[in-house]
Amino acid sequence: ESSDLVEVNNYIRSNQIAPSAEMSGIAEGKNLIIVALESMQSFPINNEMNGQTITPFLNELTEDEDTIYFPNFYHQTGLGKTSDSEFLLETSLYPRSGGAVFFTHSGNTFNSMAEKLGSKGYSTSVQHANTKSFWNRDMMYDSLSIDEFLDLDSFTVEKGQAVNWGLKDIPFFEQSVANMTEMQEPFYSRLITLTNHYPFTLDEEDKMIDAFDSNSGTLNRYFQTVRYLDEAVKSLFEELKENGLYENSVIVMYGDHYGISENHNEAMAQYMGKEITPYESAKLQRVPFFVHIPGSGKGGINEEIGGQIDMRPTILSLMGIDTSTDLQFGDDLFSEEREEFVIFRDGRFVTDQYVFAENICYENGTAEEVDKQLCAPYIEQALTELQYSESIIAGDLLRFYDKENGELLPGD
Ligand code: GP9
Ligand code: MN
Repeated sequence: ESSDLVEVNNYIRSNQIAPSAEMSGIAEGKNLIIVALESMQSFPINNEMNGQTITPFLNELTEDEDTIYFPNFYHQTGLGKTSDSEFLLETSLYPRSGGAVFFTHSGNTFNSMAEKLGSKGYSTSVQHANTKSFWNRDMMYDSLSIDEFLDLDSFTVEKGQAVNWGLKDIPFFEQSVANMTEMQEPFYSRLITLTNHYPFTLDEEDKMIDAFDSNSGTLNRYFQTVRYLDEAVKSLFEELKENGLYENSVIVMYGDHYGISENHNEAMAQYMGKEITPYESAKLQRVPFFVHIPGSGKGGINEEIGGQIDMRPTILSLMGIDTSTDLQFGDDLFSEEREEFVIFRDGRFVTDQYVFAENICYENGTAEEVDKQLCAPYIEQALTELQYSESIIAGDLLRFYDKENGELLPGD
């Protein structure tokens, strides 16, 4: 079994690139706040719906001097939805094709981002106003070395503060920041939002824009809950400032997975003003990725094509933490050496030249169908990489890896 790891390790080492020298360590020692934006796709950002702005605050951030925004960033989740995005973030491994890894392999050995930060003296926590056993989080967080899980029991839900799945995001952020003021610094605290979740219902007073007018109630309401989520993020920034936590913290935000499935293609076509082909469908898997570093002046729109698997190496590099001997499949998105290539959990992929979806090879940009041979080398690499990641999980191979020294341990 440990011999499988030799092959995986060789693959990872031969594809490895150096992180960006310019960005490496620029957030060293700061608190790290990571926000999972529930069901948030990229298409509402810098866009309108019937003349109404959908995400005014996030739009502002895309032009902010301290914020890097990645518009060509993709989710890579499977059936495990939110939990898969957490897995990608913490481990830079691919989730499983068959079922949520949070359920199937919560007892495995991992080398999570939380563990890395913990070893540098960070206190680590996740805050999420849902019952702790949802997605088996309570078990999995132990394996991911997360010190503290502030679940529903740690939050107060006053009358009128709950909608849809539970506590609304604005009071959630308010209480989350209050919790942060009690944390030992530097801290890594991860916040998982909930209001912008299917079926996207809101109380009347929280509707800040009109619904859309398609045949899909789901899509129609989605714009309103996205608008609410935007307002909640704005309130998070204000709370952090009011509590003196803003200046010394890095704020990373990412969309966890799609909110609008392919069942709503007709309505999406009406909104987009074009047919939703397999090419467009793949492009709709883009989710926002924001890196906000107060006072850095590093802001701008970064067009790099990447995905959630790249979050761990990108963030740890910013925090000045070396990952060169770690077993991870992602890269630092700021690295100049990086090849633009993102592999979806279902085998679709996007490169700077091609989009591969439903067995069709498209040219990226023109959306024209091209000879499948052009996609062939990437098809092969995508399958290999997904398989290697799967073998790490299925064989619990990280138990044969010495994370301190980056060496393979003699197996059984
Ligand atoms: C549940 C929340 C939503 O706690 O994270 O999960 P999802 O259904 O999006 O995977
Ligand atoms: Mn989710």
